[in-house]
Amino acid sequence: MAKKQRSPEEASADRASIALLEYACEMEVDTCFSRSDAITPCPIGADGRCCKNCAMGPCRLVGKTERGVCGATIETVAARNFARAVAVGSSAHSDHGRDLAYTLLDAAEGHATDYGVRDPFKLKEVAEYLGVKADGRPLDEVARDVALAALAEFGKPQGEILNLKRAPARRQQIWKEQGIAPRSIDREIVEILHRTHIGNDQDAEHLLDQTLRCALGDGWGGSMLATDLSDVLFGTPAPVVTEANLGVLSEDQVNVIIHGHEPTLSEMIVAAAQDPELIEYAKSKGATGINLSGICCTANETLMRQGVPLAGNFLQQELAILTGAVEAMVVDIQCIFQGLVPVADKFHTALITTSPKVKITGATHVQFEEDRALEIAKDIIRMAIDRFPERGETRIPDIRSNMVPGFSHEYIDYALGGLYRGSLRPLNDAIIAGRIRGVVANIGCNNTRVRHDELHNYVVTEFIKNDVLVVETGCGAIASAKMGYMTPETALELAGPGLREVCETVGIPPVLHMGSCVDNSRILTVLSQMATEGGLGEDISDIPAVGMAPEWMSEKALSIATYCVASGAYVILGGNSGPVSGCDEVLRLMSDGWEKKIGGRLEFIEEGEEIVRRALAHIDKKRAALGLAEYDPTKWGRSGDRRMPELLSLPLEKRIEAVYGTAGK
Ligand code: BF8
Repeated sequence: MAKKQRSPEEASADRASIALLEYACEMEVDTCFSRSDAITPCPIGADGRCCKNCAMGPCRLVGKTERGVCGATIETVAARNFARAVAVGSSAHSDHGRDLAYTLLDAAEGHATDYGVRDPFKLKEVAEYLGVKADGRPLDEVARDVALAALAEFGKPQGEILNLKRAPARRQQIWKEQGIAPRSIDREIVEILHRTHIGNDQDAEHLLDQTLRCALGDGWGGSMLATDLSDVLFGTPAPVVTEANLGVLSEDQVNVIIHGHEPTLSEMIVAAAQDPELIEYAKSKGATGINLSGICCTANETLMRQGVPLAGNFLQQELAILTGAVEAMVVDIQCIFQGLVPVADKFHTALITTSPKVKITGATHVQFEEDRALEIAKDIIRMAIDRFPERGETRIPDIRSNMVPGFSHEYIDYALGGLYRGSLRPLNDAIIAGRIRGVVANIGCNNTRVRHDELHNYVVTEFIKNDVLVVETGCGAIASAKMGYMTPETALELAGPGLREVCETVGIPPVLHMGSCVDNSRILTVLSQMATEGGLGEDISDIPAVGMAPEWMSEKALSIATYCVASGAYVILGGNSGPVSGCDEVLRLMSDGWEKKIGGRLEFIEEGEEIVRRALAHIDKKRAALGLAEYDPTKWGRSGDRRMPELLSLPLEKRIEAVYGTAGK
């Protein structure tokens, strides 16, 4: 029986996407949504019960088949599959970090003159973490030594990853006691590949220990370096005002979309798009200018630092081209659909691959080289401009939302304490008092198997209503941006009374955009600072906080989830069934087992209501364990911007009564 195709409204919760999906149906253009409807996921693979690790298989451990040909049990198979997925995710984030180290090295040695150190303060801070002397030395020398020290983290023969010492002391002790402190980034990934070869590690718990260690090498190693070095090269983010959703595309300008993950080329494209000569060239072709926007985490990188608008998240990449208004989609690495090629072929859009690591059959490859960065970026913009006269009918949905991104941990410190006394103390105090019930980090992807954006939107709405501060990265952050949740005004409308008071006082939205997926390392830093600030225990596992990726789909998301758990967090992966659902013992090891061993736990929960219920229960449990007051929203909401007009409209006597209660009479 043919599978039923979902209606656009069933497939997506995003209005701009629904409009374009209707057009895709009319035009009979295939998208990830229609392909997803046509393909039933293999239930055996989905649950982690299929072993493909040798040519005696694949062995499907279903029904009466309890062991694979080699004798591997379901516990071994599920744990090995999970370990391999985490190794791949970790390698993707970390290789991205490595490339940034090479860019910094090239810049410092004068081989990549379009780049330089844009944040010398961050360079000094990173130098300290990596044991590089900074004081009294020329900037380029420090930058070179920082780049070399960063590169050494990937394959050094002895010691441990240096950034581990940025974690709370108690957490470092747990890693030592459990033997899961990563030694070098690449080594832990390679060791997973080795251990999961046929005939090696065949004990689920032992495999999962190495998975924790490998993931920590991502979070505190590769990803943290990617964030740090991006800040050094391109600037540490601070709030900017911009917009999100496909309505940011322009009817009369050349539209260039940057998509993927690395800021290296996209930062040059931002510069090239402002080149007066190229703007004139665009005008000579009938456009009024050049309009840049982004998809996925390249978008998040340039959004955070340059305010480049967001065209959309992961599942909107094909839909952006369907607007007919995109002259070029420029992609680098990760999360790029091969399905873009046939969609772009139906329009005038140039699909341009740029990374030496990524070619896509049918796309135009313009290889990016750091030593000619701006020149290549200009060539790409020129290619886009040349497509403008070929543009046909357009259908840009008139849908976009205002947003304020740019919440690096440095800026959060500054917002809460000012330049000379930057500190997370006010955040800790707000949690201790109960104005803020706790913190949720909502991160990760979209997944065609669940309604696009729906779970992100649902959980975020519920959390801010319940006075939970939400921090976000990746495609989850883009979902919230499109909902308009990332403006301070939203706090007035949606946040609970305590959270609203805090947001109004500090002037921040209740949902903070903290960057791309490698920038989950910023969240690790905030959690570490909260733990060491005092009043919320002594470890990340003590903080009333939860991490989640309700619409996750990528192996990177599994690595992030695992390093957050290894750092002490309770993490919920939502949406579809978990990658180890076929094995109760592995599910137990990741939840109760990991909680006992390292203080964090991983759970797979499908329904949004249950995700929210368990997250709030965890936050309240942690509050109780810290001896904090029980969460009580009725205590708050007597101050703030919304309250003022209300109070001012009352006669004096009623106003006094409203502020002081009847005792004021
Ligand atoms: O790294 S959230 S879909 S774009 S994997 Fe990909 Fe997932 Fe989006 Fe950013 Ni992260």
